[in-house]
Amino acid sequence: MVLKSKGGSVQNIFSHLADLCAKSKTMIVGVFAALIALFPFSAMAQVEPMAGQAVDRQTGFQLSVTPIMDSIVAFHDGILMWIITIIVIFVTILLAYIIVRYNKRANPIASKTTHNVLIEVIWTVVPIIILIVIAVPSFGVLADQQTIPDGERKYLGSNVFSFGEVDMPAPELTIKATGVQWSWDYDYVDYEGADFSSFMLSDEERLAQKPNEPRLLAVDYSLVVPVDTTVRVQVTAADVIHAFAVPSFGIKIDAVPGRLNETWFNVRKTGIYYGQCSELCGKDHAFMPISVRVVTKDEFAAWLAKFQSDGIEAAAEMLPPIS
Ligand SMILES: [Cu+2]
Repeated sequence: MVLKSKGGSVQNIFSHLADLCAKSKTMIVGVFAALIALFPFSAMAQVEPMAGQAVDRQTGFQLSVTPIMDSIVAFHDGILMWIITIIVIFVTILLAYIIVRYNKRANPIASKTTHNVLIEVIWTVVPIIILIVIAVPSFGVLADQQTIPDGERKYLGSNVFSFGEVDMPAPELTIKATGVQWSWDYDYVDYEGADFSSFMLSDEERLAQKPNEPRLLAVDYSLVVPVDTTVRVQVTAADVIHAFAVPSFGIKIDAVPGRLNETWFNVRKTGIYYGQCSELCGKDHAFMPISVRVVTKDEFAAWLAKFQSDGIEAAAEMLPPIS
């Protein structure tokens, strides 16, 4: 009795919905038309992304400067976006077709069908296949991020489809990055006395010292690394969980107290690249940016020597200015 009345009310809701849909058919068509009309404008509004930092109104990735980020971009643009787009179009068409074809007015006598083995097998098996297609290259990219090069292992780079043609030399430099409330401490572990803390600059400090650098990303002392060199990054934290992330490098790894996580990068272009702490770590989570300065190998050697002899401030002054 209860069930019957319940079923009746659910049926009522559905018939109401169908009714509503039939009435709002013109409205739905209008919404689709508006979306299609807006599309060229949204495409036009696309801004050129850059490497190292985000640009206003940017929607895609920052430009890649490492093989890991190449593989992330290739995986995203070459596989994921296609799958997502095809699914969205398919579901939209299916939805529109059902709204138009099976509303109360067009289809007054509803079918009583409740099971269909073939269609149930299809809508179980097809998503599984789609997930496998996504998972295989995804795990490959993930394994690349977490496996420090040894000079022999092949990496995907942008060869997500051909599975591994990028050669990576073994690391020549190891840096330990420690997340601290609210800074990053960097230690060049193979070099005596080469460690420092990196703090975000306040607005006043930035305008006075580094007016060319972006707000909330500029720091007093950047991490400095050589170009075209494999750098191993050991990541940990001193207090709570932080995360070390630099979008253009394609790295993001948790900084966990009492644990040493490892990742790596090999940057092909000199410049300055910013990242941010990517694990909610407390009130100043948004104010502990990561700034990585990539310089030529000679500049790096000179910087490191100066750092060891005269300290971080003197070494920072040697670096070429940022345009
Ligand atoms: Cu943090």
